[in-house]
Amino acid sequence: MTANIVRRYAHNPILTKADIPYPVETVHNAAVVKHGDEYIMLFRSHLRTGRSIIGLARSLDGFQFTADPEPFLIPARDTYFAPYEEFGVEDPRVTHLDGEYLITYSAYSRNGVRIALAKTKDFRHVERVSLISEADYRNVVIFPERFGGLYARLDRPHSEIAPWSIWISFSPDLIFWGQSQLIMRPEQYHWDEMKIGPGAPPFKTDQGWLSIYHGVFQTMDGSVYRLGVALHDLEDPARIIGVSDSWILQPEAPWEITGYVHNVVFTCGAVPEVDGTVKIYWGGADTVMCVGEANISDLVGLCIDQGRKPK
Ligand code: BMA
Repeated sequence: MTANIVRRYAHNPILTKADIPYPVETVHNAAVVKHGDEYIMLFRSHLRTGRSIIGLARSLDGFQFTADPEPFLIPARDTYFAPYEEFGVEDPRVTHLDGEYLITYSAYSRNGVRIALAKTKDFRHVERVSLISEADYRNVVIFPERFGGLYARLDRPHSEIAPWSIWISFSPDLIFWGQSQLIMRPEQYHWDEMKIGPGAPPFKTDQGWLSIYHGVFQTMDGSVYRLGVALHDLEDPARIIGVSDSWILQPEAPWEITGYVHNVVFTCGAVPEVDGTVKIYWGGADTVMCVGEANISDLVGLCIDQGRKPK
């Protein structure tokens, strides 16, 4: 059974616009990683222009966060990045690799939505590295290890022929990406039939890389965003071992059902802990941040024991 596979924290939402010391309208779709003794959250906020920036909050326990006095990343004004960030920076993901934190985010502009890469070592100074996709990409998550010397990422290009599917690509230097393959499609007449996209950067388990992704179902009342899990081979992340047939989280709390965009749970980050649990962070209704915990073995079990039939 998948009931309550994710245990919601009793004091959700954990971060809202009331907690931010500068004016924002939302706090959502945040990356979270451990850095030394701290949990660092990079969250997306809408401004009153409707455009987004990225803020930072810190926590010692992963539940109670305090926002820094200033935003962490705002749209670039005068570099190669500026024409592509004009409408905002959105939905960050963070991966720790070789002593650095790699930050991928959506760069939104009149030229479309594409992916940018930035780096930090200390979450105080951040450096933009490159734009790493063309337009109509979102949701890039980088694996925390290399494979045969290459970096690997999951991402979500979109086209009419292969709508909103999950792909994998590889890179020798984080800038030039290739060897792309489509590895997961929306599943017809399932909870994720309209769109799927990578959520949290995958983390390692004994049985494979666990990827928490989002899936979208279209209803007469608009779209519903839910979360699901897939397990990728440890040596060859392009090979999917199993995809849970059921979702692990759907909008149920009042702040997930109602908000800036209703019926949305959307993850950009999860923190595996040494006790075998994982903290999963999600934006509720594109408005507030929430957290819940799951047993990693339950999530892996769903992929293996309740996986979809291979096609
Ligand atoms: C997606 C992205 C996410 C957002 C979701 C629900 O397309 O824009 O940032 O959380 O829609 O509105």
